[in-house]
Amino acid sequence: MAAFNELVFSGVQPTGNLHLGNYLGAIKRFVEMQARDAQCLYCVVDLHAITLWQDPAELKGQIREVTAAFLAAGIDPARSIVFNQSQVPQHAELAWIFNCVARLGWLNRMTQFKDKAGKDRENASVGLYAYPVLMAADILAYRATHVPVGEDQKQHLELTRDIAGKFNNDFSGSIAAHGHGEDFFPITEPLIGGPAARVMSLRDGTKKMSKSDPSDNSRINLTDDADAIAQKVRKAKTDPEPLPSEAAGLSGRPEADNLVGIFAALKDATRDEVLSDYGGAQFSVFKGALVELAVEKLAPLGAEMKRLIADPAHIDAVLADGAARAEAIAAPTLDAVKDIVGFVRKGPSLRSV
Ligand code: AQP
Repeated sequence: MAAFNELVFSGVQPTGNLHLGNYLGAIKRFVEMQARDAQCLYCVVDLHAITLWQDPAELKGQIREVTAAFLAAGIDPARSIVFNQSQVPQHAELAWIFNCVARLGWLNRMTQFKDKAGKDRENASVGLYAYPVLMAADILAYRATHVPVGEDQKQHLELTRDIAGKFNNDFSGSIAAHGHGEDFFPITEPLIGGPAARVMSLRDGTKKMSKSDPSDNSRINLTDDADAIAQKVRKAKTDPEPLPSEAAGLSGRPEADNLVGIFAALKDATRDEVLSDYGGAQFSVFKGALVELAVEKLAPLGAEMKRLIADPAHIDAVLADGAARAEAIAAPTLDAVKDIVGFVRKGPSLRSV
């Protein structure tokens, strides 16, 4: 593997209904990371998906759909490593070791578990509860230095940093005895930002745009055609005031803030730049411009996704190649972790870490 300054890891769950929030908050930024001096790994996190029940007849298709979105958006599978999590056993293996490092009190504070488990917490899967520990393993199996994600993942990344720190501290003697530097695991840098770090529902500006929202009108799906995009933007909730002339005027106006943020992210601009063009405009005018921009950017993406999905053998070959390259990085990390923890294992490390 060529030596890079940074190692970038991120993932998307194959849980269906991939939407504009996943694209602007994550996938579009994954593409941008390829311009850095970084080895990028982009993972379809199928082990995470089954923390909530997935229909086995649909899961394979959902895994291929996320892969297709990665490729259609511009992730180059020769430059970046594109794979699905369940093909690389080191994720689950490291997650178990981290289950023994993370503390119950830390997991009890995770708000996403509370949101997803809802009132019937006793009936949630153990996997849903342990989800952030698996996420830490996803990242640290590659000793990733940077993780681009949407704002909703901030708390999970803080937990990843806590787990790395506690492992480095708990095993400091053994880490040194095995000839590794003080910080065996890096304290990963979350990359959260831009105008669309948190895209909100088109029906309610106080709720995150999400795959599981029962209303399809709440989100723009990446496979929506031009008519569907236009209809959803035109129906999007707004308030009666015209747009302000600066971003500060969006405060207390969640729906206006969301639509301007989406426009800015699609245009690679800031909210202030958008408002310098549309300040004082009525929503009818602004929505017309947003439809035009969204269709221009998203329709080719959706069409390319459909073309790729029609060739599952190609997608499966990309995933198999990515999994082999990912495992070549993760396996020596796991060998080193087993030595540090004190396990007896077969054979010497494949490579030195
Ligand atoms: N609304 C959003 N705005 C910005 N970024 C978002 N992401 C998700 N929703 C938004 C980011 O997309 C990446 C992949 O997300 P995920 O598939 O792993 O899971 P999620 O956050 O649980 O996605 P959803 O769509 O919200 O699904 P449900 O409905 O199941 O909760 C992540 O980087 C995430 O931050």
